[in-house]
Amino acid sequence: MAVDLLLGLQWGDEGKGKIVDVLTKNYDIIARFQGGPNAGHTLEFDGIKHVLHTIPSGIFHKTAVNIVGNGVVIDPVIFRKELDNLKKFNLDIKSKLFISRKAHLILPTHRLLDAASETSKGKAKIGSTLKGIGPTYMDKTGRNGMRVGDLEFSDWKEKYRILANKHEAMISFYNVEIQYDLKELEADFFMAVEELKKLTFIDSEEYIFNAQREGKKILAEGAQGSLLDIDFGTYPFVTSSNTTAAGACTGLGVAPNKIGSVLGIFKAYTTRVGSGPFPTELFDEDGATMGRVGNEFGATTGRPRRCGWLDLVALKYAVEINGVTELMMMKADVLSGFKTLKVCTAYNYKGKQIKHLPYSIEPEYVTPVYTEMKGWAKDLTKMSKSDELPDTLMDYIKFLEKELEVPIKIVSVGPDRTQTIYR
Ligand code: 2SA
Ligand code: MG
Repeated sequence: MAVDLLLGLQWGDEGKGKIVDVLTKNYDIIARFQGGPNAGHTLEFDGIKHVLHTIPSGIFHKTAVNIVGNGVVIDPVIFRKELDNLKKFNLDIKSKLFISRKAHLILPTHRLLDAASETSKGKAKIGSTLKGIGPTYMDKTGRNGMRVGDLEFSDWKEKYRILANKHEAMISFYNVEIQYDLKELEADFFMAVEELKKLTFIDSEEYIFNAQREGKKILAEGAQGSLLDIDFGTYPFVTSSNTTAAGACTGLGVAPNKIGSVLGIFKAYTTRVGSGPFPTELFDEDGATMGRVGNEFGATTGRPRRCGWLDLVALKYAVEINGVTELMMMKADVLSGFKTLKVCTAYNYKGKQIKHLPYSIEPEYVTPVYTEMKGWAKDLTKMSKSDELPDTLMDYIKFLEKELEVPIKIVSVGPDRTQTIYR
């Protein structure tokens, strides 16, 4: 049985959490394959909003198994808080949530290193969520990291000490003011590790091979977005993992020929949180309206997200790099009330009009070329069928499908599970 992928096609916050939650009824297993507690996946049902960071978004369903794959980085302290938030739902965590032994651990000193690195960069900072993501993946690729499986061996605290001591030396190398009490952070960390050890650790690749053999349906849930991919995103303003389809192969152990549908999620407009270029960013009332109506604040950090028009040049790139087979358009309701909508269909780049993503999309090289479309005034949030959607929204959808050459199968008209229209 092939593994389906669900990926964000922009700079994250496309609504992956909501869609995974909606689709989980069709799957036996939901698995995260990259990123960590930098992610903020928001789900809403029965009038309650839930934010998940490391735990897959299928956790609220009775039968689905949720896997945190080897490509994910786990902060035991944040993980523990997430589990605490779930306690009131009486979920059988021990048999519903499995963690890969090969997933790397975020140490308290990784968080401090993230802060030191960002502070040292001044204005050039990445705009990291400061969850220690970059330093943890650096230790992974540098072959210094600690993994979940290490916790099953008695010498894990010695390994921890060696790594933490090295980090302390590195923090002083940055020569910036970082206030911290390592003793306190460590006490928290050690307590959280003991909680983590109560969960079920597995060889997740093996589990997934067997599940595939048994015909189980698996959905891999991406985090962040394609334009934050370490290789293909707007480097260096990216995260430290492969957020694109290939990341599911390395982050879960799924062979490329075992990938089924690739579900690509995008917002009807664009947002970005953190630093880095954003060609269609708006600094006017339209951008402020998107932010206000769309409640565009970081689900992990609370930072206001930057907002702008839909960028089809960037979106087409993401569709191609991921091999997207179906699209899902989120937050169409947020655009209700705009008289005119703009869609970026090309860039002016060094005096030429281009339709591909160039090496740099910094504003000194790139300005967007827009196509204008008529907006719609109707409130979409109570609609439940495709034929209720206003004609001008249908024109918008059809225009995107023509440009992107992939069908849009779901249109989301609000944050709740029920506000989902299938086409
Ligand atoms: P990091 O923390 O080192 O991975 O940050 C590097 C860049 O990646 C961006 N990034 C994100 N962008 C959108 N959403 C993310 N998750 C949270 C959310 C973000 C938040 O769901 O809202 O709460 O601020 C996420 N995680 C990382 C980050 O902004 C940097 O540009
Ligand atoms: Mg998010």
